[in-house]
Amino acid sequence: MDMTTDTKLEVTDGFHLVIDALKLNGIDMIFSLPGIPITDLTRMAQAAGMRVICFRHEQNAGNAAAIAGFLTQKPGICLTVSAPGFLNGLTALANATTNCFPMILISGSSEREIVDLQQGDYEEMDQLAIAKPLCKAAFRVLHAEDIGVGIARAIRAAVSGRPGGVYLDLPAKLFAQTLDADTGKNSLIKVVDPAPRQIPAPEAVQRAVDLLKSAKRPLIVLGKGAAYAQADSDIRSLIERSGIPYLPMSMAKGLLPDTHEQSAAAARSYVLPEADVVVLIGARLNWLLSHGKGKTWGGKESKAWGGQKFIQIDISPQEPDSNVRIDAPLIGDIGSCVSALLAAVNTNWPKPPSEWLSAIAERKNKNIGKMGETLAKNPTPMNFHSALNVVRDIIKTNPDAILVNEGANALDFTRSIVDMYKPRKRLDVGTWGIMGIGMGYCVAAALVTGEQVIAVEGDSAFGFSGMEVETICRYDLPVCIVIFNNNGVYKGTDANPTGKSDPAPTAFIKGARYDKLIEAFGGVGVHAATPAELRNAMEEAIRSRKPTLINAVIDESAGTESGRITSLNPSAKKK
Ligand code: ADP
Ligand code: TPW
Repeated sequence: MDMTTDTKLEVTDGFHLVIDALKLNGIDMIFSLPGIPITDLTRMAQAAGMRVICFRHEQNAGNAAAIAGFLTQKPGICLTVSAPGFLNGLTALANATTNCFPMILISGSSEREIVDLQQGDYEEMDQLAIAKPLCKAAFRVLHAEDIGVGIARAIRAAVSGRPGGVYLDLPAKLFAQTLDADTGKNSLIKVVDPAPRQIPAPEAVQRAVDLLKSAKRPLIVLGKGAAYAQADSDIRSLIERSGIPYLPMSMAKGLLPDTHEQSAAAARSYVLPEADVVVLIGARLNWLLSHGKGKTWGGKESKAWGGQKFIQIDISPQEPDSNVRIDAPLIGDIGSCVSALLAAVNTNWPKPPSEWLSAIAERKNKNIGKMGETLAKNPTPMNFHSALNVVRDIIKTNPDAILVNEGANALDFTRSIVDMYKPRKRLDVGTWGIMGIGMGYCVAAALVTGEQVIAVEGDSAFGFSGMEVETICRYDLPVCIVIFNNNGVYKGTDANPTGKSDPAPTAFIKGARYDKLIEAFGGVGVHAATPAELRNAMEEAIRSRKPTLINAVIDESAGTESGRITSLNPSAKKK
């Protein structure tokens, strides 16, 4: 029976209105974990033809929703139970907001009268108040006739302007409230133009064009906002027609193929301090870009500004000047801003001086040559480089595959070694460098794109969401998880200085067999101690599209504390 169109009853209720409102807005997938008061909502949503993907922990469902939002520009929906389920989902909501991914966390909640008097209800918590500071907007719906407005407001808040996380509180009592079917239907809203284009002002475009024209050593930095915006061909045209070298941030890799001759990624430490005009496209000058100042940018000391001028393309009018002066803010959606620039960058655009381009090419070729030598080595046990040499080849022959990546060394080395060839194919720890996104991102990426997913996971990173291998097997998803197993957080070599039996804080069980874990759920587990074994296993996983977990044994002394951000660890004054 189609529960959404039961005309005989001529009444509808809160459950059905929530489902109808989501479907009306083209939302056909929910990431969830059932329980009171939302179990029936998950059942009815499935009965109404939605895909209801259920996880083993809400944080992973939330991460799945967030990355579905990034990949599709539609808000990903995470549905949880009250208090503890809500709190488990909240980390993902906050992370989505930090990363500018659109998602909606919908949580059931307990009885308002009891919560507000703090009388101790089942899973009592003032969820709306707790969510508010951690997301872009938070709403509660108390009456069934307001469900349409509630969902419409949540969708607009998530995807318009700078995208982000939205919380929607649905008290248990709402679901059973009834309305006559016609009134219910008329109360729903199909959101018109949820993420309206925002056209940049002509004078702002002119200011940016004039500054760019004056540049002797221009550089474009592409951030994940540029990947999100899906303005791929205009961004590529802007770069190719202007001839300006570019640097992709981690999740912007592949917007143009990493092998593109204008990519300055392999000369990053040369171009950042040397550039005179930098165009930021959907990238914030946060810690990942050293706040736009200090030695990285040619400043004399850690807080000193370099000499560059910045053009910043961003949808948020508050983003410019957050760290250093932005000389030409270009506020609008990336598609509109880039096409406005493109109109100016026509055939008589002056190409950047050849001294600049050849100086970059020289550094780049030297570094690529050095990397080639390192990758060609074949040490026993494997190190990050020899294992990633395999992953690099696999992605090259499977450029449509989506690469999910988390860890410290496992993250940094993968980012720099594995070339990406297409937009939105690399999904990682993002702005926070958060561990635990791995399996949630894998599930959503496989479901919303239908493509093969490859996850490169540090052994510690994997542990945060590892139980979702059951989910991957349950939905039979084409996910190949490669665990870089070096026996610990960062390295596996630390010892307890007291000599007592407790392991060191960063040490795990040595020689753990993560491959056995997936076998418990009917997936394929492989133990790979050599690059050849790793290659065979990955090729077979892609050929079969079966859920696969490869335990890749990595030298436990390889890598560094925190990967490339060792210097962010505070050091004790008292030794
Ligand atoms: P990265 O980590 O890759 O450097 P950030 O997450 O720091 O990227 O920056 C992304 C930026 O992109 C944010 O400032 C956000 O406001 C902006 N942004 C996201 N979507 C759009 C869009 N469609 N148009 C313009 N700017 C956008
Ligand atoms: C939610 C701190 C950063 S990286 C990392 C931790 C615990 C794991 C590094 O070990 P791994 O990788 O994955 O084995 P590798 O290649 O270096 O051996 N909790 C959260 N987020 C973060 N970032 C941490 C802790 C951390």
